[in-house]
Amino acid sequence: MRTAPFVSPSEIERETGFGKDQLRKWRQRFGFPPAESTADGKAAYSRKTISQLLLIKRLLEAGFRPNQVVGKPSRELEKLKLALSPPVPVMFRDESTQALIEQLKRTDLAGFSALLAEERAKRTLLDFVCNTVTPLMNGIGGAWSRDEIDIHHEHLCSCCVERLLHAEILKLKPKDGLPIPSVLLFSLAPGERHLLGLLMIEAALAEQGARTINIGSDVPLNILKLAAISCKADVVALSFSFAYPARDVVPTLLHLRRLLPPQIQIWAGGAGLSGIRKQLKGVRIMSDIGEAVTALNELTLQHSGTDKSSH
Ligand code: B12
Repeated sequence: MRTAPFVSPSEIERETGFGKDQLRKWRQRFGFPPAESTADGKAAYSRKTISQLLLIKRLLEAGFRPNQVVGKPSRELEKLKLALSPPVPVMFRDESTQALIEQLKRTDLAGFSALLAEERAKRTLLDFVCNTVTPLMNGIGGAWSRDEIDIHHEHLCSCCVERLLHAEILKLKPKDGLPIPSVLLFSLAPGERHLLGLLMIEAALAEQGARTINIGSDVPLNILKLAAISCKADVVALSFSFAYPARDVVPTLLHLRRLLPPQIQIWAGGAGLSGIRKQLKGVRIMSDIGEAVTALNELTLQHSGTDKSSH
């Protein structure tokens, strides 16, 4: 830990991630950071200002806007950070989660991906997403909120997990003897970038024999409607994280319901739905993977019913 009472302008970006120009703009706009100098009159930033800038960085990473945090007293910033996500107690970390997070901290992405692939090789995709990826992502969330890792580690972890899940889904062959496979279209509503939860569901359902298409994040709903119709999708599956504005979840789902033809089902899940108490007409809200597997089996039965009647 650096103990020098001041940090020079040339070092401020390395210490806080904020460039001189950014800080100059904030000083003009918010009067923060204050103009400080060392005893011999050289421009510099005090330790107090540095720790306030690091607090501001963390709050911006959590989705706050500069006018909500820049220039606010440390006490207030600490309170905001605490309220962000109450410090997650150090959850028991199973061995693979611990090893994966340690590799991430060392940015040993080759080691990280190799260990992840090793864990995958030991189990089904369903088991892998439930017992390796879920504890890892929750461990990552906890480590970030305790300043154990930086937000860039979350991005690096996510891209490695995404790449592996996409590769595993591509390897899956349609199951023989199954009637017409169900076509599931996966997507994230505009503004939602938490793709992993949905990809984990896709992997588990693709392993069950569904034909899955994932058009990713930030898809305008009318485009999603056109894609669903042209793919002859049986289901459109969406995911909402905690970061998605809670007030927008129900209007988004009901809007999509109005857009889609009635024979296309809507399945929705994710932490962002935890506040919804009642089922929405024409939308199947699911809390976990198990419910999705059950729903898929029901759909497959429906298809086998149609299959038999068409023969
Ligand atoms: C990884 C991650 C990211 C990654 C996402 C990468 C990616 N490609 O997905 C990145 C770095 C991009 C990111 C960005 C942000 N994030 Co983020 N993120 C996380 C983190 C660490 C893990 C989330 C995750 O991947 N979980 C995957 C699985 C394990 O969980 P899940 O999504 O809930 O899915 C499971 C179930 O819900 C269910 N399910 C999910 N979807 C569906 C759908 C169906 C149909 C079904 C049946 C089931 C189902 O099955 C899944 C598997 O069990 C969480 C912390 C946490 N512990 O949750 C923070 C977290 C969600 N993020 C948060 C925030 C604030 C943000 C940002 C705003 C930060 C910023 N300033 O930029 C941005 C917002 C981006 C946006 N617009 O969406 C906050 C939200 C808090 C809040 N109240 O707002 C959290 C909680 C972190 C925190 N502790 O504060 N994030």
